[in-house]
Amino acid sequence: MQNSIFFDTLKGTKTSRPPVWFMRQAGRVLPSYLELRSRHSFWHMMSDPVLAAKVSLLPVYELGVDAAILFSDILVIPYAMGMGLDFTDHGPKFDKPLKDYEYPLTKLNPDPDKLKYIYRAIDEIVKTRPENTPLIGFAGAPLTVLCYMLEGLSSRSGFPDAISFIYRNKGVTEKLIESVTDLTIEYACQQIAHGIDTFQLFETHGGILPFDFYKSLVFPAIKKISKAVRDKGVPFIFFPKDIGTGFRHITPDICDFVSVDWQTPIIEARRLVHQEVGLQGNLDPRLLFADQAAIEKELLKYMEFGKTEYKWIFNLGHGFMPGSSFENAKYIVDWVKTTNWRR
Ligand code: 1CP
Repeated sequence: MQNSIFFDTLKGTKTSRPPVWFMRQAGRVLPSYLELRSRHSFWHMMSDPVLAAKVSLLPVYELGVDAAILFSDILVIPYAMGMGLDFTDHGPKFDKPLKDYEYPLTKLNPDPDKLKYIYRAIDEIVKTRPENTPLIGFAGAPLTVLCYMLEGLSSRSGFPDAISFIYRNKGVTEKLIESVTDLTIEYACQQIAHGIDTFQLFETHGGILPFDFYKSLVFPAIKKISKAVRDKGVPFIFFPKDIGTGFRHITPDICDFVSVDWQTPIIEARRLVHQEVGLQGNLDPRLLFADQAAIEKELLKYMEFGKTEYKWIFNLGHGFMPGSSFENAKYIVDWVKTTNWRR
């Protein structure tokens, strides 16, 4: 893709400023999204290709971000594996969580065709997007997806049953991770075939296990997904939230860029992560509840870092919180785009 500051940065080309986009940029801050959502269910919005494409592109038009992210969800994978799923006002809920079964593997029936509606949304985005707007495809990373599948509920529960299942059934857990990984690879490759420009893997609950355990249990799967994506020439961004000093183990065989959570100072992350791996992040999303003077003070802290760090994409350290201010989100985009980064 030509003339994209986002894509140039991913490829390691020096640009005049960092590119900017936000996790959860479509589904949380835009008044136009909230208006649409008041009339349609979330399932309907993501499964109707025209609506899903429209929502994916809203932040490009209304916030001025440098990339669009597909409007979908990480839980489409368990759904395509045969699990009944509902998005309630209290978060996602599965009919029958896997923790309730003695042999959970036998309850899964991965069906790649159940993801086809998402490829139609990608086709529609590619057809309708403004020129030089990169499209980020995504999936949940295996541990995060498995936590929801085992527990059946949102992360507000802390996933206690999922964690005890993992400790009690390590062998079955490995097989479940393998099964999620296989479908995720097929899903990522189809997203690429339909035209995504970059792929991000969300390990939102990466910090739920001690890092050494996480690394031995999940890194082989992350490497497999990463390789499948990068073998097709598509840059791979990994978001391992809450891994702390585990950032030391983020090497080029894991990803091209790593998305840094808000807990880890960006300069510290730069020291820990392998030099060839670029960074993304990491403004605290809760800062959007503050006033613009407080926000600017935090933004100014990035100036020294961004002056010399070209392999850096401006983003949040996690997705927007519900109820975040649209004006403040727009203020941040404008600030990143109009600041003289003295590069
Ligand atoms: O901008 C966007 O909204 C992009 C599309 C997107 C993405 C990238 C959605 C739409 N979900 C996701 C990823 C996602 N989904 C993650 C990883 C990123 C992150 O941590 O923020 C996770 C953990 C989920 C799981 C999920 N789906 C939750 C969280 C539940 C919990 O408490 O653990 C929720 C509430 C959903 C539903 C959902 N997905 C997306 C939207 C807009 C919604 C809300 C649906 C609604 O309006 O009711």
